[in-house]
Parts: sequence; structure tokens; C-alpha cells
Amino acid sequence: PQTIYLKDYRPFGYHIDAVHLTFKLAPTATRVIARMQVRPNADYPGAFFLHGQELTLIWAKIDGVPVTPDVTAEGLTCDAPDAPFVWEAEVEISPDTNTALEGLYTSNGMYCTQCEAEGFRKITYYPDRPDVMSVFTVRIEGDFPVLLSNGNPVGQDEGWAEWHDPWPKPAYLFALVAGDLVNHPGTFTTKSGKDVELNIWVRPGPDEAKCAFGMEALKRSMTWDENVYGREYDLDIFNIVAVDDFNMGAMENKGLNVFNSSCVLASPETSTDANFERIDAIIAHEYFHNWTGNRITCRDWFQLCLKEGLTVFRDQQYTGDQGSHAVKRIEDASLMRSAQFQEDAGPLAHPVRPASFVEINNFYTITVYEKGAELIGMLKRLVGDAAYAQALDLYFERHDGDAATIEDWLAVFEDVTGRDLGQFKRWYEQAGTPRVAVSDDFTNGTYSLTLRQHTRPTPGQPDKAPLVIPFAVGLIAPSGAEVVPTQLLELTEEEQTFTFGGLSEKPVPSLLRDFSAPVILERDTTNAERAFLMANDTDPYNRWQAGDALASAVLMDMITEDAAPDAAYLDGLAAILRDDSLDPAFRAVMLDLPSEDELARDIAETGGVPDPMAIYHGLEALRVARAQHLQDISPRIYADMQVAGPYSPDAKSAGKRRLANSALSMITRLDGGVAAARQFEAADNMTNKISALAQLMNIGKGEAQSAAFRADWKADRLVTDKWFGLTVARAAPEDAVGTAARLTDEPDFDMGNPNRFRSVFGALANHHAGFHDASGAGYRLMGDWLGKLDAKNPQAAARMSTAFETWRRYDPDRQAIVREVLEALAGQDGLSRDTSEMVGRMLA
Ligand code: DPP
Ligand code: ZN
Repeated sequence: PQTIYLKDYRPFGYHIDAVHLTFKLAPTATRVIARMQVRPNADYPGAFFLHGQELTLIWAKIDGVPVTPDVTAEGLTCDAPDAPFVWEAEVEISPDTNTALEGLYTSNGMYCTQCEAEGFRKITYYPDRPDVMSVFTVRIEGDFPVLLSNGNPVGQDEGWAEWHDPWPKPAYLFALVAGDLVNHPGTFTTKSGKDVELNIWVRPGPDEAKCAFGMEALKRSMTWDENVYGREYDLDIFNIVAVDDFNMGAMENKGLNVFNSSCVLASPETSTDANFERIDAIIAHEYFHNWTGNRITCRDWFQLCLKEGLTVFRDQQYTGDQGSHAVKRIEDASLMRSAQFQEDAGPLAHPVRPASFVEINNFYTITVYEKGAELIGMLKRLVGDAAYAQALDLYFERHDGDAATIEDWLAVFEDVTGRDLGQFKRWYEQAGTPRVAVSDDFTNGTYSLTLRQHTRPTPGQPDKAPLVIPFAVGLIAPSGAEVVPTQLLELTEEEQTFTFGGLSEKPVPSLLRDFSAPVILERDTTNAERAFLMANDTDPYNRWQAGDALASAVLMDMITEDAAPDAAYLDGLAAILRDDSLDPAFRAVMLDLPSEDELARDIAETGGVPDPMAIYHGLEALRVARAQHLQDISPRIYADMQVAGPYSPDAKSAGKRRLANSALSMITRLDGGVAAARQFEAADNMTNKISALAQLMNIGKGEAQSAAFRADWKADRLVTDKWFGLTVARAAPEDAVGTAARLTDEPDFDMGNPNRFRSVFGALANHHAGFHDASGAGYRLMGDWLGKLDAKNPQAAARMSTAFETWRRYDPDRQAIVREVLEALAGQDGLSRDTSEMVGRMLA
């Protein structure tokens, strides 16, 4: 397979001024007729090459005259006039047998599409690249009550419909849906007074009762984008369709968002608070793409972070506005520090803007999305809120209708602020997480902090240059009083010293407040200082971070030295739990513990070899110790945090439930499951139901409840996914692999459905002690199923293969088995480009 490089970018040799598509739908023989107005690109003459994959060309014409193009597996090339012309072609495709879920496919009898990144080439011959933007008109012929495409409806009757999208767009934003669907309707009036028709489309049946929350979320998002970014919606209609078989979470096709049903359908009985929050965020995310992604798109796929980083940043702001900014920041930072830092430290590390790829689908990563969002946050911190707002206004004004680049993006900030962002740009180009080593000194009333930055080599990037690191700091006196409120230091050199004068005693530094930059802090500190910050820091993120670091340090001693849990940690937690002035959601996140995976990373980081079972037992021991130490508080918290009245997913109620369920998990460790069993019976919402079940399973109980849950929800795909996932996640380490294998024999296990596959194998990959079982059974089971899945759905298989990303952390015996599994995969006949790129990088 060929590697594609950013440096080789060249515009297409033609403009496509308009395209008209006709679809004659049929399960295995859909015909697609394309008619394109083509105009040579005088500035960049080139061959008339159209991408096309898995298409059967029926005929092609230029200006009405039949032509015989040169067809390969990747597309076609045709002699073309040196003047504007009309290209026409008819192809045949087979949606029913399209198991890759890319291009046009069927899912439960409905037709739908997924074109990002390069799926449109499986629909018709076309310059399938984001910098080719065109005005689309689409006619769909098919025997379905509902026929949808992008833009506004322009005509329909029995068996056909026509849609016109006035906004030029790249092919990856094309969408078509056809099926027996029903709508949950809504309306929205934009700030300039335009009425927009809103619809959420689902299959008739139980899903109809799960649309109300999504509709409200959509309206909230529309209002928010008007108020916060001044962005108004620009079509007469906005459609969302829920699809069961979908590789991604959702897709922002212009005017016709297609959603994985798990990311839009919600009801109190079937969805947890976390589901509700995630659905709200994803609906917002896809809606926000209308401006950051659709109106301004990407010049090429290397610029993916231009739309994704910015849109994630925007959805994070939105979610913070719905509830707690502090808790949202802690969650986002925590995800960065666990999953993104891991990617950045391993064989799959890549810059936020990669310089090359083999298969672009492999770059829809946490680095591009979440680290990409962190870069926006850093820019905002560096230039300030007002300049950020001005820069965004300029971005929308200057680039509306463009396929833009990171250079364009940075230029608006430079033009607004006069600041040179040349060094900042390295954040986009350099992979790996910078480490900032901190040392301090206190002399004659002056406190000084010396920061030294260093980034380790990553694949293909041995040498790293210093970055601009916005480093937020506050100082706290030993009494607990804050003596220097948050200041933003800018670290630009390899090493810099910052001083704070006029202090009467040596303060305790609160470093990297609000996670002001995605870096790893290196500092010699003590548990006493961590406990002090956990108790006294005014910055919620740092308070949480201190608690997390303290928990990690305590766990490390328990795992590697069989130590007893440090009372400083347990007392600190008790104080936080007792403090009723603190937001329940914040108290709940303070109770979260580092994951087994993070502990394994920390052990490897200090030169050790993680023993998965020792880590598992260490965490279990700490959970029991916590439950005992907090046994006077937990029942009181549990009682206080009960939410009366009908279920509502609002942030305040959700925060209380979260804290109540954290308390329940401690109670369950001591009462043998009595309270959890009671909650399971009484729960009128999925949050409390599944939490109770999980607590029971944690102590090896809950068999009857699990069976009842399974039976009750057999007909609900999304709840059944939860059951599959929980059953693996809560299996004892020695049973996890066997459990996963057994679940693949269940009649409703369907590897063709990405959600179902992930519910089993994603849970197995996250079951640290189970997946890394010394026998290697977890590795082998995963390898076997990835091989099978790859033949059907390369994108899903390649994504799940990241389960092996950390394999080099473990002992030689485990490594040998993983190597064998990965090599077998690499050698599999017909392995996809997707999976072979991933496996190749992990073996390199
Ligand atoms: N649908 C994916 C997202 O919204 C890719 N654009 O992030
Ligand atoms: Zn996105």
C-alpha cells in the first residue's frame, strides 16, 4: 500500500461546478447516474482522474459522446477537453453486500451512507477529495416512504424525491437515506427569524419513544452556537437519522446528520446519565460541524484536526455550559492523560496534523480529536478570550466556503493579535507528550520555579524542538491560603525560571492549573504535599489531580511493596466527602481511582514490568480499605444523594446519582450486596439499575439480576449492548476471556454490528487483568476475532486493534505471544490496508 504525504499536496486539475446524482435503489444492483459540470483548473492543469472503488462502470460520456476511460481498482482516467464539459457516467453498486459500512449500504432494511473520509468513491466515480467542492442535486428513486439527502427538498412523489443543497460541499459530506422511517419533529427559529424544520428519523417501534431528548439537545446546540459563536443555521431543514450499524459515533453530513443509534436515542429506562451527557455532546458536535467542518472544510485529510479539534473544543465548551465546567475539565483532562498520552507514548504516536498516512481512517484518533482540542484551548489561553472571539469571527468571515489549512487557522490568530505563532505551530507537527520537569527554590522571600521541557522521540521523529507551553500556576501558603492566584507563565525555551517575590514563607506550588497544557509534570513531591493540595487547592482540576496522584502513589506502594493504604489519602477523601459545600459531581470524580491500565503505565514508566494480577489485587484492596475507612460517611451520602421525583438527566440530578452510586459501591463492599440488590429492584432509571447490577457483579454476585436484566431487555439492542459489555467488564480476571468467548456464541452476537462487536471486545480490551491473562488467551481471542472482522469491516477491525498498542510494556512471555498474534494477523490473506497499517506500526 502506498503512503500519502502532506508535502505532495496538489490541487485537482478540474473544478466541478455542479453535480447531479440519480440513485435507482436496489439491494444488490443499485444504479447511480452522475452528471457533472466540469471546468479545467487553469492554475493547476492535470489528468482527469476520478476516484472509484468497487464500482461496475456501465457507461460514461463526455458532452454526450460515449468514452472509454482507463479503469483501475482505484479509479478511472479519461481524456478530457481543455474547455468546460459535461461528464456523465452510470455505475452499479451493491449496498446489501457492503459490510464495510462505507459508501452506500443497508442496515435493517434501510439504505444509508457513510462517506467520510473516502467512502464516496464507492458510490460513483468522482474526485473524492475534500478540496473539490460542488453544488449537489440528488434524485432518489426507490420504493420507500422516506427518501432523504442533503440540503432542501425540491420535489417528491410516490417512489422518488429530489434534494438540492445550495452550499458547495466536498463529497465526504454527501448523504442519502431511504427507508420506512418515522420522524420525531421539531422546529427552530434562528436569530434572524428563519424557521427551520427539524426531524429525528427512526424505524417505527420502540425507538420512537427515544427521540425527545435528542431533539431538545439539537435545539440547545442551535441556540448555543448562535449565542456563543454567532453561527446561524443555513438551510430550511435539518435531519438526523438513527442507524444501528454504523462505524463512527455520528456523521455531520450537510443538513442530514447520520447517527449511530447509540449516540442519539435515549430514554430514562434505557440510558444512563453518562449516555445522556454523551448524546447531548455528540448532537452538539455534529451540529457545530455545520460551520466548523462544512461551511469551512479541510483542504486535505492531513488537516482533519482543523475541523475535529475545533469542533471537539466547541462541544466541550457547550457541555461545560450545561453543567459543571470544573467536572467537565477534569474528565477531559483525565481522558487526555490516560488514553491520549498513551497513544502519544507508543508505536501509534502521530502529530495532531500527521505528515503521512496509508489509510486515513486510521487517523480519526484521540490525538487528532482531543489533543487537537487542547491545542485550541492553549491558543485561547495564550491570546485571551477577547482575541479568541475576534480570531474566530475573522476565521468565519475569511474562510467561509473554503477548504482550509492549519496555516489559515493560525494566520487569523496572528492577524488579530500580531503574535508570531511559528513556535506554537510545532504543537501540530510534533508527536509525543512534552514533559516539564519542575524544580523550585525559596530565598529571601522570593520563590522561583524552574521549568525544563523535553519531549521524547516518537516513531519517525527522533528530535524535538521546544514548544510554547502555557503553564498556569498558583501559590498556596502552608496555612492553606492562596498567596498568588492563578498566573499564566509562558514556557518557550528549553529551560526558564520564573520568580514570585514578597512571600513570607515558602509556598506550595499548584502547577499546571486547569490542565493548561497537555504535558506530563515531572516533580519530586511527597504524599503530604499531594494531600495538602487535595485539601486546599482552589483550582478544581488540580485538586482532583492531587487526589489522583496521591491515589496512584498509594496504589504503587500497595502493588509493589504490599504496603497498607496511606491514611493521608483516606482522610483526605473523607474530608472531601463530608464537605457538603462541594458539588456532588465533583465529590464523585474525587472518588474515581486510576485505572489498571494507568497503573501499568506508571510501573513501566519507572522501569518496572507491570504484573496485571498484582495491579488488580492492589486496586481491589484499596477499594475495600476505602469502603471500611469511609463506612460512617457512605450511608449518609447515599441517603442524602437520592433524587426525588421523576427522572431527569440534568447535570445536577446526574451529579447526585453519580455520588450516590459511588457511595453504593463502597457500601456494597461491606454489606454483601444488600443495598445494591434493593436499588436494583427499586430503580426506575438505567443509571441506578445498571450501577446496582455492576456493584453486585463486582463482589461476585448478581447472577439472578443479570439474568433478569438480560431477559427484560432482549428486544432492545442498545441495552443488550450494555449487558454484553458489563458481563465481560465485571467478569473475574480468570473468567474474562472465557466470558467473552462464550458471549460470541449468543444468538444475538453479531460481528457485523460494530456496537455489538465493541461491547464484547472493547470490554475485553479494557479488562486489564483479563485481557493480559498470562496464558495469552486474551491476546489470541482478540487476534482471531480481529482477523475475522477485518474481512468484513476493515475500519472497525483496525480501530479495535489498538487493544495491542501497549504490548511492549509487559514481560517477555506476554510480548512473545502478542508478537505471534500480530504477525499472524499481518500475514493473513487479503488483510485490509487499514489493519495492516495498524499492525505494521505496532510491530515496527
Ligand atoms: N463523524 C465524525 C465526527 O463528527 C467524523 N467527522 O467527528
Ligand atoms: Zn467531528
